[in-house]
Amino acid sequence: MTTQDSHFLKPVQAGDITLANRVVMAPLTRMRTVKDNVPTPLMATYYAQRAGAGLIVSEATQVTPYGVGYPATPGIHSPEQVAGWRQVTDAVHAKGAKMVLQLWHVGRISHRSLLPGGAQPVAPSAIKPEGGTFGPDWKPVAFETPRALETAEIPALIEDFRKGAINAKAAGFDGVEVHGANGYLLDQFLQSGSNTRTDQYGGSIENRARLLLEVVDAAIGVWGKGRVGVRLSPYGTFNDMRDDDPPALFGHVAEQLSARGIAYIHVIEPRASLAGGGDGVVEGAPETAKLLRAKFKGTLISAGGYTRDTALKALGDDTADAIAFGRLFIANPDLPRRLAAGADLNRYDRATFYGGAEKGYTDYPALTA
Ligand code: 8OZ
Repeated sequence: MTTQDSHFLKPVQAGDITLANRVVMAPLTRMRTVKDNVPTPLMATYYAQRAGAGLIVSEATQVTPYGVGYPATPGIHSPEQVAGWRQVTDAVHAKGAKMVLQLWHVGRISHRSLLPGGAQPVAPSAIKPEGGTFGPDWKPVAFETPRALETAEIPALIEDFRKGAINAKAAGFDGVEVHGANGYLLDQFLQSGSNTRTDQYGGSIENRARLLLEVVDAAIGVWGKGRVGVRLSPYGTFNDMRDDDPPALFGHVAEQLSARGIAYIHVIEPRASLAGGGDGVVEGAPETAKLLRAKFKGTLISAGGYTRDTALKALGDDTADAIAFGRLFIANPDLPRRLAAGADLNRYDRATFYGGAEKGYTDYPALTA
């Protein structure tokens, strides 16, 4: 092993969480839960196979049945879901890994067929995003115009996230990651293209960042600052997002999170802004890990289409403290070991990313020798 290769294997601290290495498993929506959004024993197998990661971030997990945007994604609001997740964290901890739960509300990235009683999706403002999702029967459905949340509804929303954080503790996680990225509810509040509110949650950058920060404060109240992370995607265009001044907005958010001393920020590079759909290119966008590194004093995890070489470079020049891998971790359960050794990687099969069972999920081989 060369000195460079050992970058991957150096431990790193993220607040109160000690990562055994710098290879993080990114949150990955796989849509394989059973009835009522309950995690399954197969999910425990899948995550435990990937316990070589310095940190596993769970797939995005709804804090309320009104925050669902796709079929078969997990929740963290019912006792059955907590019990399901407990099997996952027990399996992961038995192999010595650390795992945080990603707290999620999709906001307008939904459809009434996915919500209790056919409720209308909610958002900061009544602005319909382009595109669509899948209904409970997995048939494509177009996004609808969401209902703008009343100011008086916001405390209950924060309470949903707080309960999610409490339930994550009961389920045995090592902390929580607040999903502030990829065009879901908290990102919808952050960015000017989806937030035209005139109350204290809209308008100025301070106002648009308020909900995210109040949710983070609620999570800190449950876990302590050293076990709360936040995921952000400046310049990302997935889910029809845009903002008038990303450096100012996300700079403010990073400074505020830095002042709170949270465990880490997890930043997605805009080159990966099409999420599972492939790599996108956002014209004129800077390297966002560098942009936010200057504003956030704690641990920084960078994600977004990294290869072995680009990850080594980012770790070597201190762009990031750890690198999160998504697609490569889907196909390579023992990814940290393979990266450190410079071993060949299995190729991923995009057709099995979402839905289904073992195929393309728990049947990718690890190295044998
Ligand atoms: C791809 C498909 C469905 C959801 C994200 C939770 O982008 C997701 C997601 C990605 O954060």
